[in-house]
Amino acid sequence: MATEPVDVLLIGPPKPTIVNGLAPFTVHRLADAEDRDALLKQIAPRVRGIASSVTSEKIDGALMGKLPRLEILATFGVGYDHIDVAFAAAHGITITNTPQVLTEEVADTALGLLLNTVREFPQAECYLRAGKWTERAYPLSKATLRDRTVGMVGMGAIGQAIARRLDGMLVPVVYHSRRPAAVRYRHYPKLLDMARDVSTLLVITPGGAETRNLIDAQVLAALGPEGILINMARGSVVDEAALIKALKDKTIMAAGLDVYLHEPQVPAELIAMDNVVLFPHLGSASVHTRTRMDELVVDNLLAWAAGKPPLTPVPETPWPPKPPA
Ligand code: 8YV
Repeated sequence: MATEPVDVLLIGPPKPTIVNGLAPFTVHRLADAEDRDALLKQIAPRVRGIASSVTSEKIDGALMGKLPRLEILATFGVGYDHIDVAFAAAHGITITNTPQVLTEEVADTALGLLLNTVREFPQAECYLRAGKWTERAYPLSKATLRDRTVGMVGMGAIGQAIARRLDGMLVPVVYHSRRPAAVRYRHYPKLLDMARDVSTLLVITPGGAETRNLIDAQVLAALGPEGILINMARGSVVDEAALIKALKDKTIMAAGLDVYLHEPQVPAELIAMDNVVLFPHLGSASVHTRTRMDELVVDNLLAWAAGKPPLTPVPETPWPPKPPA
């Protein structure tokens, strides 16, 4: 730890693990500021680090640009599409995220969402709770994993953890990603080709401009009437209006969603449908895993402040940072 106290801006709620972990720093909480601009102006000459405790707050170039001494931005979450990474890279600011510690948890959740959607378990439970089982048995599920191949959209660390689980369940896996990964599953360079060949798509790819509306009306049409879409990535990856239409028109059979375009708002049309399973962004949401993610936010800042390499810089801002152009 440097001898001089280092000033850090905390963006997002003051989670205890993060607040306690940041004790060696002089922390300024943006969430507490009545006038955010006034706070930023006041602390700008001193702030060298940002800790972000959520992925739901956008951190753009305009904000980072107000902090001329900013060196590092440590965010909670493996996804960092809430941050203007291009701005950070161009200004020598290192971004760190919280990969690895959440991989198995998110993969568990993905399997839960897949099974719930394919076999209608939440609907069946509602049926029991409504006292209908005494009248007649819940109908057999129309879909099963027994005759499905899962087409993964994305094959990063979490995608691979999901695929391993599917291996154990004897469900064939193929995948689409821009570049083939070092895995033994069949790679489809074109998403549309994969969507034609499989009946289940499981989306686990980073959000952001490059994947916006990747799952569009054409892909959903290619998936077809037996089609089931599972989205564990970001709401932005799926054209939400096209999905709602495809579900209404029975262009596809069902969807399981953990993420939405305007969280925590979920379109009323989706809520009204009985062929969708809706999770409130649960991917990594256990006390166990969220604590590890919060700790990694802190550990990245502590390593940097001690003059060591941050633990998990994102690929776009490798350590040591390039000096600003
Ligand atoms: C969180 C996530 O559930 O790490 C991510 O990128 O999406 C999840 O781990 C999410 O950040 C909650 O807002």
